[in-house]
Amino acid sequence: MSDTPPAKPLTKNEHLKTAHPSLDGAIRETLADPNAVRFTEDDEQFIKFHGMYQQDDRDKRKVGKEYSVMVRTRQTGGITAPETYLVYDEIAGKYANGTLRLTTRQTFQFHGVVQSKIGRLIKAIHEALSTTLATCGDVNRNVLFPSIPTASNAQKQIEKDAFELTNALLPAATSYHSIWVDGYPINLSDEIQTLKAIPKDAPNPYAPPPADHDESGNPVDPLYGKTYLPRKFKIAFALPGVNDVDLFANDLGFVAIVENDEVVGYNLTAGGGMGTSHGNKETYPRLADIVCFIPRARLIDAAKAVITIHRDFGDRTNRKHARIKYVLQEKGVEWFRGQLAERLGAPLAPSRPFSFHRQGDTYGWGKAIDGSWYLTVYVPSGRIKDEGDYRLRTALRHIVGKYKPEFRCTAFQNFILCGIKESDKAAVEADFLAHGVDPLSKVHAIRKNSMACVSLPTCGLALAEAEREMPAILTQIEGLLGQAGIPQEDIIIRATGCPNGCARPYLAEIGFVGRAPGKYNLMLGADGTGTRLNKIYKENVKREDFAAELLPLFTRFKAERRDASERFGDFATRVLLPEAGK
Ligand code: SRM
Ligand code: SF4
Repeated sequence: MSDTPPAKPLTKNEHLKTAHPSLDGAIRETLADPNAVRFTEDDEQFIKFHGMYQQDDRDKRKVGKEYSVMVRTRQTGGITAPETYLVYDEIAGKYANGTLRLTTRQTFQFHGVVQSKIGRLIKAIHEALSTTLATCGDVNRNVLFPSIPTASNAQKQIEKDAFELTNALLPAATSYHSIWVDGYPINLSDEIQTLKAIPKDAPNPYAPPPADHDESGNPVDPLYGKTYLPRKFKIAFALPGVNDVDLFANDLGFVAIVENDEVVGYNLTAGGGMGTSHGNKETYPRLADIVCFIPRARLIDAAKAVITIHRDFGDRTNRKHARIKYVLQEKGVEWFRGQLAERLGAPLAPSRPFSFHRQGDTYGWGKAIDGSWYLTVYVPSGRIKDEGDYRLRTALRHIVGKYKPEFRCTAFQNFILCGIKESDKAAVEADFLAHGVDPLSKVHAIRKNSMACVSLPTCGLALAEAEREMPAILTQIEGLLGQAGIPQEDIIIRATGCPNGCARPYLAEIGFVGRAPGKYNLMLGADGTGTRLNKIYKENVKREDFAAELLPLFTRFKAERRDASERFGDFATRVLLPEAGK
């Protein structure tokens, strides 16, 4: 008998991708069926590559499943032309649930899109010169880069590199265009008024490379191959100083090394990721390793090389263990360097020194080098909506329509309006105020530094509330900080409805990670720069016990912190976590 353990079977997704390499499944048939209310179970996997997830409103499950999809756009670096934003606003009202959701990866999500509206919504996004191609699925997702428009030469170079990389990594062999673009010949310009402002002959900037073909004439992706990646893949660019992309949470990162306002190359980081599953020790959040320095000219080659390492070594037998972070962790960074050098055909140069001194967004007005102004505005959990006196959606429609600022989504669920004239600043502020929105984000620091994932009612994986509960959690914590005598303390707080980590809760000084309805793991101890993970302080804390758990910690922090500069996360790592482990 052989000692070799039997090979583990491939996951169902791998068989699906093999059977339908152009990722179309029965999508066309479902779209053509006027009675269909949802995609088939198999197609739920394919539609991800087209930028959407099948969902149902979980608040209504007792009555019955009300199906819709969530659609996610691609916005490299969060950059969105004002004309595009206005189309998004209009389609959010006409085809989705009337809100736009800014995500933790600088994109927009539309929720509640029912079957009959999906084609129109995706076509409108394409005509608005964006795309939903590969914003989900086992491919490279939206590429992040620092959203502050200083307009330095180096920053422009990073922007150019990120857009070129985005296109180089778009999957070529999918059925996306044949289903949603060429295959959807409906004219939307009478239905969506804002499309009239989009030049008819302007090329869509998201252009996938051409596909290869196998001996039978079937399309094969030149980079991803026939079965794409074992799992999703995420890339971020950063500039040293402010870590405004949570670089180390990404599968692949590029830190720009700038000399005399020129990007000379990038430090390459690899193997970051947040997702884990409760009780499954094979899965864990992990920070990326700093691997090497890559000259600017080899950026795309290096990214492709890393992607092929994931393609070739990622675990295709277990989707929970399939990210490249597990390859890095299990085979080691030296092995990874060897693979990368071999695939690049050149020895690797050592990484250059760099550091981050903080994370997150910088709110309020800033002046770009070209003399124009930009305004960063806090959006609670990224939800652009009109609710009561708070009419952010209407305010933005008005302001973007009138002043035509470039709209940038940040990686912390906020936005920046760029290119505003000095003479318009006061009027822009007044417009926001007239719609119940504070343009200068004069809220408590914990709010500005908070994030919560979407969670209920749309997320099918949610175990507990996040976005909907976060305002109450923050109000409560503001009160507790006051009681502890540190009313203005700035603490990074993030919440997710499950351990998948969509709001990167493992990089928060206080993270709440949903376990069950009304129950969360309390995570403590990340730092203020996005370079240290937190740890579980206590499991299964009931929502009603948050105050009882946190007040004593804040009181001790006030009494025992080293000095006023010690952050809560550092204190928790130094004092609270070692005690929790005893
Ligand atoms: Fe996420 C799955 C929402 C950023 C890790 N994520 C989901 C789904 C699609 C649920 C599903 O699979 O059915 C959620 C849709 C909820 C809804 O109703 O909208 C969802 N993820 C989000 C967003 C919208 C959170 C937000 O509140 O902003 C973010 C959209 C990003 C984008 O624009 O592309 C979002 N997700 C992230 C991040 C943060 C990041 O990328 O910087 C992570 C952690 C980083 C990472 O990938 O490791 C993240 N999402 C996951 C995972 C865990 C993956 C893993 O390795 O285990 C899942 C579950 C899965 O893929 O099976 C998931
Ligand atoms: Fe859904 Fe979990 Fe992601 Fe929150 S962290 S959006 S609950 S998958």
